[in-house]
Amino acid sequence: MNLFKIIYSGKDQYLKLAEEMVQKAIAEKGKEADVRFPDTAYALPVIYAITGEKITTVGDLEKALDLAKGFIHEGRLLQDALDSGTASAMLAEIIEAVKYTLEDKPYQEPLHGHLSDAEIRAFGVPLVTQDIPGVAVLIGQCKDSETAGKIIRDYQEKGILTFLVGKIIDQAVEQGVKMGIDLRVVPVGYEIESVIHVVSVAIRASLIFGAVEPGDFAAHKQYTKDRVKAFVNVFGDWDDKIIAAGAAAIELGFPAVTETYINEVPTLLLHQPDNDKVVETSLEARNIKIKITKIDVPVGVASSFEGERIRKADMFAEFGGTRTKCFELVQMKDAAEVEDHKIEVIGPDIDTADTVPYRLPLAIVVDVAGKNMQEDFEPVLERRLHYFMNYTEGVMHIGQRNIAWIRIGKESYERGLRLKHLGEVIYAQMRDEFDKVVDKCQVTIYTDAEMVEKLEKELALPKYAARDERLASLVDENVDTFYTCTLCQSFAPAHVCIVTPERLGLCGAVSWLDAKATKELDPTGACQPVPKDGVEDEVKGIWAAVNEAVEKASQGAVSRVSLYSIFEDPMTSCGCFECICGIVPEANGVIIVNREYGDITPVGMTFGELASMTGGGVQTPGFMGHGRHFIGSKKFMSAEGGLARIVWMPKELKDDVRERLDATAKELYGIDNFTDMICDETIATESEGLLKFLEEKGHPALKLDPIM
Ligand code: SF4
Ligand code: NI
Ligand code: CU1
Repeated sequence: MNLFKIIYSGKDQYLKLAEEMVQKAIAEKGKEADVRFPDTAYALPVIYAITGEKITTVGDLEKALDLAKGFIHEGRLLQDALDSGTASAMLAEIIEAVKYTLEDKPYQEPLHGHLSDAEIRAFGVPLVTQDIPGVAVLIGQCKDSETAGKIIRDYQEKGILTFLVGKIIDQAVEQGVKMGIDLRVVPVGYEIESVIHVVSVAIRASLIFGAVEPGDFAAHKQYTKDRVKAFVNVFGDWDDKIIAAGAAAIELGFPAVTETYINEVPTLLLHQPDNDKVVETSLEARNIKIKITKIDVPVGVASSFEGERIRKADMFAEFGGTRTKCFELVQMKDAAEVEDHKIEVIGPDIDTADTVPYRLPLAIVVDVAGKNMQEDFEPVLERRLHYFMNYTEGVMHIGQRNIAWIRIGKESYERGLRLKHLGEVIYAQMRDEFDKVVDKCQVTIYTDAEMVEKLEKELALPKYAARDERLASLVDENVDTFYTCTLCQSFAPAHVCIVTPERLGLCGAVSWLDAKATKELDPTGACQPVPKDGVEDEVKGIWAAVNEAVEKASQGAVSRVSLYSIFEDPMTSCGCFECICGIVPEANGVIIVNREYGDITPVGMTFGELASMTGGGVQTPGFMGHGRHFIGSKKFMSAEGGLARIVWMPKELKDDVRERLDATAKELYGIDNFTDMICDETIATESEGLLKFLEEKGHPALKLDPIM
C-alpha cells in the first residue's frame, strides 16, 4: 500500500466535498452572506493562521478553495504528502464553515463541534500548570464499547483533554463516560471533517497565546509542535480521509498511533494493535509525563473531574448550602501536635443515612506542620481544598471557608465513598502538592452538630477574621517585594505577570500570597521575588527593579512596565485573563468584560474580539487583561483616575465585584453604591444608551480629564 496515494486520495475526497459545499452555500445564501464560526475573532482560524487571509463571506470561500489548492502537488517527497494533509485541513475547515453557515446549530448535544475563543482561553491555566498534561484526539471506532470506555477513562483520569471523533462517541455514551468540556472529554462530531475543530484549538492557541503572526505557517507549526502536547489515536478501520487528516496532524507535530496497520514512520506514525498499550505508546510518543498520586479511595481522583456537577436528583449527601453549617480550615501547628496521615471522622459518617439526601453539618480541619511552613500560606493551602474535593469523582465543592457547600453523589456513595476518603484525598494532595512546606498533615472531619458549631465560633471565625485583617493591611505600599509569574511562558513565551498585593495575576489564580508560597515550594520556579527598588513614579507604578525583572524574564521582549497604567507601558497579557478592559473614548472611561459574557459590548466588540487585540505577551496601550479581583483595587488603572473610569460591565460581573468595588469607591471618592452608576447589558450595549445612562447617574468619569 502506498501511504502517499492514500493521502492524495483522501485529499481529493475533501476537495470534492468542499467544492460541492461551497456551491451549495452560494446557491442557498449568496456570495454576500457571512461565513464564520461562532464566537471566534479569527475568521476561519486554520486558514487564517496558515495563509493570513480572513475568510468572512460565502464569496470568500472560493478564494479559500484556491488557497487550499495551492498546497496540492502530488510529488514523491514526504513534504508533498504533508502539504496534502495541510490542504485537507483547510478543505475540512471550509466544509465545516459551510455547515455553520447553512444551519443554526449543526451540532446537537452531546456533540460539541466548534470551540469558542473563550473556551480555549479557559484552558490556559490548566495547560500551563500541567493540570492538563496533554491533548488526545481519538478517531474512529474501537472493537467494542468496553474497550473504548476503558481507554477514554484512562485518559480522563490522567487529566488529558480528550476529543472524540466518529462512532467512538456512541461507544462512550453507551459506557456512561462522563463527558463535556468541563470533564475534559469532548465529543466533537461523527464525521471526520469535524476533527478540524480540534486542529482549530491548537492553531488558535498559537494565535492567542503565542501571538504568532497569521500567515507565518512555519512559525505556527513550530509553536504547535513545541507547545501543544497533542496526539492522535485512530481505532478500527481507517479510510483515506482519516489518513489525510492524520497527515495534517503530523504536519503540526502531532504523532498518530493507529490500531490497524497502514505504515510506520518513526516518531510520527506508529502502529499499536494492542488496545491495552495505546495510552502508554501515545504518551511516550509525545513525551508526556503523568504525575500520579496513588490514593486509596474507591473513586477516581483527577483534575478532569473538577467540572463535574451533582444535581439534586443524583445527590446522596449534602453539607452546607444554607441547610447545615459547613466550614473548612487549614491551620499551621507545631510538629509535635500533628500526627502524620491521621484521618478521623468525629460524628456519623454518611452510611448512617436514614433519608436521602442526607444532610449533615460538617467541619473539615486540616492541621499541617513543616519547617518551611508560614502562617501566610494557610489560606493558600486552604483554597486548594476546593480543588482537591472537586477532583474526587462524585464530589462537588462550591465556595470556601464557612460558606463551603459540598455534595456527594449517589453513584460514588454506592462505589463505597465515605467521608474518611475525603480526608485521604486531602491528605495525599497536600503532601504531594505542598511537599516543600508540609512535612506532616492530619485531617479531622466533624459531623457532630455541637462540635461543628463550637469549632466554627472558637476556631474558624477568629482565624478568618485575623486573615482578613492581614489581607487588608497587605497593600502595595506595605511590602518591599513583588513577584514575577512566568508560568504562562510555556504558551506565551514573552509574557510576565508582576504580582503585587493589590494586583493579582491576570488569570485570577495567583495572588501575592500564592506567588510567595510558590517561591517557597519551587525556589527557582515561575515566581521570583522582585525588590521594590529604584522608584521612578509611584503614581504610575514604575520601579527600576521591576523593569529589570520584566526585561530579564521576558528575554528582552518587554523592558518597561507601569503597574498602574493602561496607557503607558501597560502590563502584557498572555491570553488566559479573566477579564479584559478597553477604553471607550466617548464615555471618557473603560468597559470591562469577563470571559463568560458572550454578547456585544458598547465598544462594538465581543469579549473574544476585544481579547484578540491583546495577548501573547505584547503590550497594547488602551487594552488590558486582568483578574476579576483587580476591579475593586485602589490600584486599578490608578494612573488614569482609577476605578472611577469604569463605565460598563456585564451584570453578572457587577454583582460579583459589587461589595468590594462599592467599598473602594466610597473610600476613594466618597461615592455610595458606585456599582449602580455603572451601565450593563440590561441597560445598553451601544454608546448612545451608555452615555445617556452615565449622564443620568452623574457618573464620575464624565468629570475626569479626557482619557485620550
Ligand atoms: Fe499566567 Fe500570570 Fe496567572 Fe502566572 S499569574 S499563571 S503568568 S496569568
Ligand atoms: Ni494567565
Ligand atoms: Cu496565561
